[in-house]
Amino acid sequence: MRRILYPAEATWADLMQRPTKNLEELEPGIRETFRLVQEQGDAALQALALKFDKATIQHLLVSPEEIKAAEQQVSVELKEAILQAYSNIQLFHMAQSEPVKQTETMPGVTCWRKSVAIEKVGLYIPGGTAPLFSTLLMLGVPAKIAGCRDIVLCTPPAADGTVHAAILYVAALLGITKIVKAGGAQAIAAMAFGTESVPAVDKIFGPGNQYVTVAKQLVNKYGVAIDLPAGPSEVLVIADDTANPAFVAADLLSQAEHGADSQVLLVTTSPGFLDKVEGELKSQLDVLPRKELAEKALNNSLGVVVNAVGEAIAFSNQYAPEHLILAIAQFEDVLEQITNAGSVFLGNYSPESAGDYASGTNHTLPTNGYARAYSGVSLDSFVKKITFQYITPAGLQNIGPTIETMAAAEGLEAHKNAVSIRLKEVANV
Ligand code: HSO
Ligand code: ZN
Repeated sequence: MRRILYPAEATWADLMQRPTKNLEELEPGIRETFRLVQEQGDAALQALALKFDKATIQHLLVSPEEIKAAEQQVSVELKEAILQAYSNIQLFHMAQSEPVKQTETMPGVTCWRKSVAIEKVGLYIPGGTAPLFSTLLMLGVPAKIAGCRDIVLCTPPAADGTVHAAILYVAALLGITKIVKAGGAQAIAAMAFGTESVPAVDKIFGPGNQYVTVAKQLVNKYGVAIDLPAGPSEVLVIADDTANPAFVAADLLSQAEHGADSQVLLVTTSPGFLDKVEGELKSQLDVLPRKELAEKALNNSLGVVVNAVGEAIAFSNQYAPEHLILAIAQFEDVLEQITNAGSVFLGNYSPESAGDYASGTNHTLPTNGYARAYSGVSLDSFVKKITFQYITPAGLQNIGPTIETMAAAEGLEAHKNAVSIRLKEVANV
């Protein structure tokens, strides 16, 4: 972790540069994958599973027998934990649904807006070193609450052709039956264009490696919606002397272990506190199974000492972290000042992993500074909002002249006529 003492505000922008990667060079290969999937459908998915996952896949769809077998493999303890998380995520996301409100903007002119589920959604869940079944909860629960009609799940198979049991267990809880053994850019292509086994969807969700990220951006250009521009995990902790250095180090490491490109920042008003956290990082890192990844991430990371909590918040707002932890005594007093962050954790007993797994908030959040303008995944991500209006004859008499004047001023005579023709008829009744 790089130590930065009392940096002048003019230097912040340089300090907070994210490690950037130029992903454009991946595009030609990904376009080739798209072509294969479009031309050969399922056969391409099978060939690419063999090439990239070293898996021979006869049936791309997970069978009911495989789902049943997975249920037996998940421990009772893990099932209970998943059910608890499921319930909390469901409660939090159900509370996001809003009643339809009708507004009479003028007498006889009534408008309202209604959320309607996106019919077909695709969820991508990476396999590999950490099978993120928690991400399946974060995407599947709001998709279900929204009422998405078709949910397809793509996840890469292990070399023996299986899918991680906990992923299948969560899929079964969610009632997702279309589970496709496909990963990488080919899975994104399959969900965007459709194959014999994979229905084309309207919106694709989920994290993934850089191939998945670029593939999502590309299909987005073809009109398939995506959740968020994904990037490596981040956390920024603001701490004062009242924080617990061991807790703060643990939080920093919890994000650092995601990958070598994760970024963790500590911004503190106390140089002594930074020393203590550095000591804790060393001892806690040593015993982590994912030590190497976390260590690499720490090399991209900063420990910054500032003069006051207000300055720490200004720094954080400029960085716009995916996760922000406020490990300061008076956190209630500064909440209004937080303007850019994906998700905020308050006090000494709200670790970020609570939001990653089980408290109820969504863990699919904007990274890479997108928190300046984007929100994390929520119930809204799975719906469109359709507006409706009903105008009575008297209402049209009230609003008509306004429309006619504006249409005439824009030189759009047909727009004006659509009102005038009705007003004439109303006047004759
Ligand atoms: N912290 C990750 C989500 C996650 N953590 C899943 C554990 N499992 C998002 O940045
Ligand atoms: Zn995490």
